[in-house]
Amino acid sequence: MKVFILCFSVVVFGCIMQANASVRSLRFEVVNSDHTRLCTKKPLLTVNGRFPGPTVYARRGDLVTVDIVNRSDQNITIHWHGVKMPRYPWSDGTDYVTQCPIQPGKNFTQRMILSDEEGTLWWHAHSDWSRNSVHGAIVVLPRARETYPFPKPHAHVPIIIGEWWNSKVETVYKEFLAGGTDPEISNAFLINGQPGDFYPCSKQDTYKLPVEYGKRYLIKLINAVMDNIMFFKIGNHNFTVVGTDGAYTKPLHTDYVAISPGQTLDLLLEANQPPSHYYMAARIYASGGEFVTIPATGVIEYVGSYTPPPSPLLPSFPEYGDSAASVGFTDQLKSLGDNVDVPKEVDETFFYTLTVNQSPCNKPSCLESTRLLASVNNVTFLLPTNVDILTAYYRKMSGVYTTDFPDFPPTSFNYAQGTPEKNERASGFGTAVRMLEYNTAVEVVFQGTNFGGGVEHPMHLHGYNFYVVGSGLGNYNRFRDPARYNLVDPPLMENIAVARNGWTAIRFKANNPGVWYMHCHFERHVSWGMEMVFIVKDGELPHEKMLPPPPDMPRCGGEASSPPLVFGDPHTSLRKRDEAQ
Ligand SMILES: [Cu+2]
Repeated sequence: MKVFILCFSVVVFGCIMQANASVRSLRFEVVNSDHTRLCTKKPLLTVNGRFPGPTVYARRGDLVTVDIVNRSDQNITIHWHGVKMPRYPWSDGTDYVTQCPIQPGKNFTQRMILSDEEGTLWWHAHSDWSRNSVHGAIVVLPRARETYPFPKPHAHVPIIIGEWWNSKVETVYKEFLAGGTDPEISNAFLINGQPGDFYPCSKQDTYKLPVEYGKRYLIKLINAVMDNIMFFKIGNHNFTVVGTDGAYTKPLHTDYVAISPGQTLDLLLEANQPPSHYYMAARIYASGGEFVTIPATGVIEYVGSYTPPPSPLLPSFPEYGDSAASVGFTDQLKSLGDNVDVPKEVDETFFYTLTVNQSPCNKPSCLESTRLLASVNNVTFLLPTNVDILTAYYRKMSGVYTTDFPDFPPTSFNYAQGTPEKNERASGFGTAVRMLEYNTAVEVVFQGTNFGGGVEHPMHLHGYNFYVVGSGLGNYNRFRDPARYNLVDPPLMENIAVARNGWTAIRFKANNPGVWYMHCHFERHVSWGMEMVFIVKDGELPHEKMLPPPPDMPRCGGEASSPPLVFGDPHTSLRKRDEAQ
């Protein structure tokens, strides 16, 4: 059977599959099921009724086929976060970018095509704000008979930091879109679906991890929170970071991590402390605004006979606004090897400003006279509503998107410190993409702007991982900063938090043809339009070309359950907001 399946996959995917890879099949039923946290019961959109959803286990290079069956009352898409899907964007699962949503009652078989990813990734919904409850871990093991670049762990332990609203998230999302301000904050953070001992009505369900003294555990940490970077610590234990975003790193010994939404970390934990109970805890990092201060906790319980303390020790955390602790951790991540294959020279350099904009808000539902929007290079991205960009590109349909996404912001100013005049804070609208020739060596410099005081932006690119070659606070200096790039062992990531009013430079080789979304992984920012799309053209050779779509691609039709943010005609690119009103 295995041989047959492998032959089938080779026919479909050409030389993508490794010779010793295997094919796994899963079924995801998207259903509403009742869940109770904080003494509040509500229906939650889930996969297979589970929250968090099931963990997908695979080996490096495997193909995993997943039958998605939508038995809910909402449209849905499922994205394999960090899986590059070589030549096959059709299963990337991004609504209105690579596919129309799977409508209630419909099915879609997606192919999660692993290549060189190894470590921790995750899957999540990529439509509306469903990813709040529709998510789970992807654990990518080494190939059979291959080893880890660190001592073999006794067990893998997915730890997902999540978030709970007592209200239905669909309602929070709709009110957020209508009101034009920040969303209602959530009621709790979660560890593996549970708030933990410091929240009301939660102690009886706190997540517990039994460990044996002397053994080592590989914690697969995932930040599935919607809008916040989180600190994570374990009482009395240090640990070793050995990977991030599905790639191994140089070992980094630490007693805390900062992890941004979308990011994953592999942490090697030695159970080497006196047998007892210890908290693992996740607490927010926030540079401003309103937020939940209570940490989510789980308990590490050593097995054996001893008298545990009345209450486990809670680790002390950096201050909520300690940006040095947040940035300082991320800056220490390095690729495992030296002399990595980062492009030493680049063919294209883009400079992308990341801005939270303000625009007049005249609708009765607006909570204030201005509403918040967001942009990259002052373009607030509008998703198409009746076809996805990938289909439009593949079928050469006109009028769906434009190809004039700007390489630089329309005006240069003091990005990191400037306080623009009120009438300069509005953005333009567009469904604009940047076309890339196959194999282009690309550098993107993200520049945070100080509009509204500035905030971090965890930027995520689909279809690729990239090397983070440089970062800093303040304005990027194109004469001075490249000289300080790390081109020896920069970390390979697909999700990087750009510091508040700072900059980050990434490099990648555009060798995966297709249509690939790039967006901020703060959910409120992507809903406000902080995103863009790269279309990477086919190369000359057969194995450099995008594969054809499967026959069961979902079709658009009918209204989305929550239509994307639409203010004007998205087909007319880059108009000023005032003209779109
Ligand atoms: Cu952002």
